[in-house]
Formats: sequence, structure tokens, C-alpha cells
Amino acid sequence: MHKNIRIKTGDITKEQVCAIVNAANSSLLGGGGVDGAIHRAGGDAILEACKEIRAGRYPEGLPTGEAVATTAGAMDASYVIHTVGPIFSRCGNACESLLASCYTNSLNVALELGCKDIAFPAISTGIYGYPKEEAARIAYRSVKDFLDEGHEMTVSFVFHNAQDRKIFEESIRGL
Ligand code: AR6
Repeated sequence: MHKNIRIKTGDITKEQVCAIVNAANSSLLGGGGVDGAIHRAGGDAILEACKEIRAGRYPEGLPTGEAVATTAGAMDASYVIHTVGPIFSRCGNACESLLASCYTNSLNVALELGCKDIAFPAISTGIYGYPKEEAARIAYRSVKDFLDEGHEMTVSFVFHNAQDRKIFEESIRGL
């Protein structure tokens, strides 16, 4: 395990880090899963900031694999970095590179914000149906490659339950 990677079980909205990542959809206007939890915990300020992003930089919605930052509203984190994971049944040959882009682009946004720590949920592995084992390997490799470039960042993977955490830990063994 890379020395700057942490694996946790819990609610990502409670993380006391500079940035938490949201597994959003391209509308940026909220949804279920971790997206719903983040908007509920952070309050209206997040939705307002997302609407501004839609009105400005991304009128057609945030493309899959891209990442943008907003306030974290009432949460302890300073920022939410919204990224859109691929829908597994629709991404074909591009699934792996799109999911890797979610992690890499989110990390680069965190870097631009001056963050030294960031927490990720298991992007695309809920409603978007990405197989958890494969998603784990892609997530871990993307983060490890970024850290191996020498960036100073502590990265947490936060799983909603112990079973998902176990799948992740077993899937990345030996990487
Ligand atoms: N803390 C940490 N992880 C969580 C939390 C939480 N509070 N809540 C759920 N998870 P999903 P996706 C886990 O479905 O697959 C939304 O409607 C969950 O157990 O949230 O990328 C969006 O608006 C799972 O392991 O995201 C999009 O439309 C992981 O977060 C769509 O779902 C991701 O599951 C995105 O689907």
C-alpha cells in the first residue's frame, strides 16, 4: 500500500479533508447515492454553485471523466469536487480510461486548489453499475500513478460499508 493512501469505512460527508469527491451525473443538479448524501449534508450552497457552473463553463453538462470544484457548504471539507463516472453498460471500450480520468482529473483539481488531502467514494460502482473489483484496480492505479509523480497529497478511499471495503482491499492486493 502506498504510504499516502488510506482506506476507510464510513460516510464521506463526514470526512475532515480539504476536498471530498462526488460521484455526480453530468447534470450536476443532484441525484441519489453519494451525490444525494453530499447535497443533503452540504446544503443549498452546493446546488447553487453547480447551477452557476452549468450556466457558465458547462451549459451541456459536465462530460464523463471531467471534474469541477464547488464549495462544500455546511460540511467540514472545504470543497466538493464533482466528477461524472462512466455508466458501465454504455461505456464500451472507453470504460477504463473514463473511470481513470475521474480520479486523475479530480486529483489535479485538488492540486490546483492547494489541497493536501482528498477523499474519494467508489465512483461508478453504485447506480452506474461498474464491477467493483475492476473499478478498485483502476481507482488504486490512477491514484498511485499520481502520487508516484511526486505530488504531496493524502488520498482516502471511503467505502460506505465493510463489504465494499473488503472487495477493494482484496482487488488491489499485489498492485
Ligand atoms: N459515503 C461514502 N460512500 C457512499 C455514500 C456515502 N455517504 N453513499 C453511497 N456511497 P453511487 P455512481 C457509495 O450510486 O455509481 C447518483 O444518482 C455507494 O455505496 O452513489 O457513480 C448520481 O447523481 C457506492 O459504493 O454513484 C448519478 O446519477 C458508491 O458510493 C449516479 O448516482 C457510488 O455509488 C452515479 O452513480
